[in-house]
Formats: sequence, structure tokens, C-alpha cells
Amino acid sequence: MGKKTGRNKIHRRIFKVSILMAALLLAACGKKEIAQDEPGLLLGFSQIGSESAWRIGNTTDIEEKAAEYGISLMFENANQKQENQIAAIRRFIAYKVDVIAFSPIVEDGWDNVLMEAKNAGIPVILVDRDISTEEEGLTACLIGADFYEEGKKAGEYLIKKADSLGLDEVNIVEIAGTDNSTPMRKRQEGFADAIAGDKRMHVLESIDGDFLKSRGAECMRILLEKYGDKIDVVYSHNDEMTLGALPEIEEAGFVPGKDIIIISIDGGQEAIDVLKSGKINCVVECTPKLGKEVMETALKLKNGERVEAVIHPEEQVFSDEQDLSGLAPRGY
Ligand code: GYE
Repeated sequence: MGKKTGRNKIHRRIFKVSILMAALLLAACGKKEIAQDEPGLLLGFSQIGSESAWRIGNTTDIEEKAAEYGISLMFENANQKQENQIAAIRRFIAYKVDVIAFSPIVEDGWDNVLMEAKNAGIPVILVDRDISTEEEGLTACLIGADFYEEGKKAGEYLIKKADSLGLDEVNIVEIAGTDNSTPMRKRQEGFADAIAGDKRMHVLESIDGDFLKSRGAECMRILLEKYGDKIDVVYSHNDEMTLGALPEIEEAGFVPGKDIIIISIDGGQEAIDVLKSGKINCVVECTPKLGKEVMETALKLKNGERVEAVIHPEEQVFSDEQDLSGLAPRGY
């Protein structure tokens, strides 16, 4: 986290220095020359934080793709705080960036700042997560995964697994992501809908793990104390929380992947390796590689072109039913 924050500061410093140099040049040579040196597109991007391998992979991809497309990136890491994201968006507006992109940590509370962006004529791209609003036209589009579909795939895997094991009762505990965030809401909803018609399935409890490894461990401890050997399945909304929960399960004397079915979402390298080792049964993919779409959309918006309202990447399911020996490195 320190490294990212440091990088964030460096970005800001580089940005400030370039602004200063541009101002000096403007004073020295007049407006015409400066117009030739102007960057094609300045993109302000507010990232949620560095809570997971997914998030770090997403940041790297955004930075790499911005460089590839020759887009100047003003990157801000909000360290898991909505107020930091709001402050970052206000800075982007003050700097008059061409396009703003951000991953909203939660769905509510963006109306005021997004109205300010709208009034300043700056288009906004939602990356990864959605917002909830009654206002029209605050954002141009959303580029991110179909979280409902991910939850549904997790539920469908579980039904097949229960069939193959011949289970007649399945007690599930759910370790959920950040409350009031889009992936949390929709991964829960998709999963619940998928298992709704199956009488064997019971969700004993859903607990807020905030997408963090440490919280995943804490939640698992609480759930094991409360339900002990009743637990047949852990459905965790991301790899980090899953990786936090596994040692707790082992310490309590259970074998993850055998005594308890483990289902995760994201598909980072570490979770895939654990899946191959047998301690996770299924990982639903959620790709952090959204940078290409973000850059192409930002360029279109700058040129006043129409963009698609929603772009979902293609995603798959990795499970103990497959031979994963040939799987390419995940890159996050
Ligand atoms: O699953 C989790 C991350 O919003 C899809 O956020 C993202 C989620 C991802 O912290 O690992």
C-alpha cells in the first residue's frame, strides 16, 4: 500500500511539475507553441485503494494502457475512503482534465461531486463499480464486470458439485464484499437467485468481509465458532477474503476443498495456485484488465463520439472439474 501511495505522490508531483513547466513555457513563448506541446488527452483516474491482487492488477493495467495509448494519467489512490475519492475528483475538475474515470468504492453519495463535473463539462467513466443515483446523465458509461453473472456462475457450480457429491442438505456461509458496493450486492443477488430453486441449499449467514484478507480470516473465525461442522460451503466474494479464511478452516481441524467446499471470485494467480492444490474448489473469474476499454472510451469522449453505455468483459469459471495445468499465468 505504501508503495502505491508513494507512486501516487510521484504521479502528482510529476503532474504538478509539468503544469509549472507548461506555465513557464506559455509565459516565454506565447500560446501558439504551447498548443503543439499539449498532451492529447489528460485523464484523471481515482482508484479505490490497494485492498487486493485484483485492485493492484487493475491499477497496473490502467497505468500501462494509458502509457500505450499516449494518454497523460493523473492517478489518485483513495486508500479505501470515499471522501478521498470525492476530493480527488474535485482536484481533477480544478485541473480541467479532459475525462474523469473512477471506481466508486460504494454506490451512494456521488451526486454532488458528479454534478460539479457535469457542470464543468467533463465526461465521467465509471470503472469496475456502479453508482446509485436519481439524477440523469451524471456519467457517460460503465466499464466493468457483470457481477450478477459471476454470483450466478458460483451458484450454478455449487448445484453441480452438490449433485456429484450426492448431498441432500447444503449449509452455506457467505463472506461478502464491502457493504453497499456493486460487486457485493450483485454477487450476493446472482448467487441467491441461482440456488433459490434448490431445496437443499441454505445460507446460514452472510457476513461483511470488506474484500480484505484480514477481515476474511476474522469472519471465518466467527462463523466457525458459531456453526462449527455444520458448514458445508464457504462462498467468498473475492480471493483475498478466501485466502484469509483458509488457514482458519485448517486450524479449526477441517480440510478446505474436502470437508468444506470453497468458492471464490477474481481468479488471481495465488487463488488459482491454491485451486490447483485442491484447497479451493471453484474460482469465478473477474478480470481487472479494463485499461484498454477505458483508454479507448476516454479518447472517444474527448472527440465527442458516442460510447456504449455498459461494457462487460468476457469471463470464465475455473474449477476442480477442469485440468488447469495448461492455464497461462494470470498476470494479477
Ligand atoms: O473482486 C475485489 C476488489 O470491484 C471487482 O474489488 C472489484 C472487487 C474485486 O477488491 O478483489
